Amino acid sequence: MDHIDPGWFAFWPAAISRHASDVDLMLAGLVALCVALTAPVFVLMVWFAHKYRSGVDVDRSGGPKRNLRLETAWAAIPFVLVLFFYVWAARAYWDLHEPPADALEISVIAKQWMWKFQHPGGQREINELHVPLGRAVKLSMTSQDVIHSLFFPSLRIKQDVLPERVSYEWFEADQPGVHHLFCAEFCGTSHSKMRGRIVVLEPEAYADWLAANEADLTLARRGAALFRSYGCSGCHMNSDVVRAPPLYGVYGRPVPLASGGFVTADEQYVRDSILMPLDKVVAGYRPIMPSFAGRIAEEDLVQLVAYVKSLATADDYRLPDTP
Ligand code: HEC
Ligand SMILES: [Cu+2]
Repeated sequence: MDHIDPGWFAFWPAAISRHASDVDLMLAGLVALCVALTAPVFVLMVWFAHKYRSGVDVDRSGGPKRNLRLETAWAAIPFVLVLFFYVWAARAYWDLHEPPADALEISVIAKQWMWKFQHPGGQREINELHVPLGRAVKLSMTSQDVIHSLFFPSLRIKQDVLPERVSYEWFEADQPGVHHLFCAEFCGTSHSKMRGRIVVLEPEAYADWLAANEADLTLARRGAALFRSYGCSGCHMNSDVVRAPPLYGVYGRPVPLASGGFVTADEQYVRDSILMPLDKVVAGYRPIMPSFAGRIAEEDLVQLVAYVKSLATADDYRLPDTP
C-alpha cells in the first residue's frame, strides 16, 4: 500500500477519478483530431513535391478550379469538430470549479517547502493526504509565503496556491491507492523536494485512519479557543461596550457593506475581515476593528475561519463547542 505505482508508463500516471479519465479521453481525442486534420495536408504535400518535381514529365495542365462546396466543407467540418472539443472541455472546466456542496473540506497550507493538511476533525498531516474513496473532497488552500501550486498527476488537477488568497481544488477519487502530489510552481531552492503522497482509502479504512489520528480538538474548536485568546470575543460576543456584528449565521450569506453593495461571506471574506478590516466595513458599524495582519499565524487563521464557518449553523449566542 505504501508503494507508489507509476502505472504502465511513468509519463502517463494512472487516472483515479472520473475527471482524470475524462481528461485522458479528451487529450487522446484532440491528438487524434489534430492528426486527422494535418496528416492529409502533409501527405499530399510530400506526394505532390515528389510527383511534380522539376525535370519530370507530367501533365501540368488543368490548374485549380474553384469548388465552393469542397472549400466550404473543409472549413466547416473541422470547425464543428473543434467546437465539439470546446464544449466538452468547457464543461469539464466548469465542473472543476463547482465543488459539490456536500464535499469533505480539507484545509491546505503551503509553505517553503512543505504541504500541511488539516481535516475538519482536527487531524493534521504533512506532505501526506489521506482521503476517502468515492467522496468529493474540496481543498481550500492558502500559502504562508510565496506562490505554490498543488498538483495531483493521477487526478489531473493542478491549482495555484497564493499568499493572502484562498483558492480551491476538488476531486472525487474512485480507486484506492497511493499516488504522487507535487508543487508545480517554482518556489525556491527546495521546490523539487516539495512533494508528497495522496493516499486514497476505502471509506472504512479512512474512518479508521481518522480514529487512529484523532486530534484533541476539531478545527472549529481550536478556532473557538483562539477567538477568545486573540480577543475577538471581547467585541463580537454580546459586548455592552463595543458594537460589533455577531458572527452567527454570517458565513455563506450576503453581507451589506458600508460602501454600498453586498459581498458574500466566504473564506476569503472572513480572512480579509481579520487581516484588512477597513477594506470591507459592514454597513451600520463603525470601523473600529483592529487589523490582525502579521499577528496571526497562518494555521491560526485557518482555525479562526473554520470557527466562523461553524457559526453559520449555530442558533444562539453562546460559544458552541467550547472546551
Ligand atoms: C475592537 C473590537 C473588535 C475586535 C477585537 C475584533 N473585531 Fe471583528 N469586527 C468589529 C467590528 C466593529 C466589525 C464591523 C465593522 C467592520 O466590518 O470592520 C467587525 C467585523 C468583523 C467581521 C465581518 C463580520 C460580518 O458580519 O460580515 C468578521 C468576520 C470579524 N470581525 C472577525 C473578527 C475576528 C476573527 C476577530 C479576532 C481575531 C475580530 N473580529 C476582532 C470589531 C472587532
Ligand atoms: Cu512550492
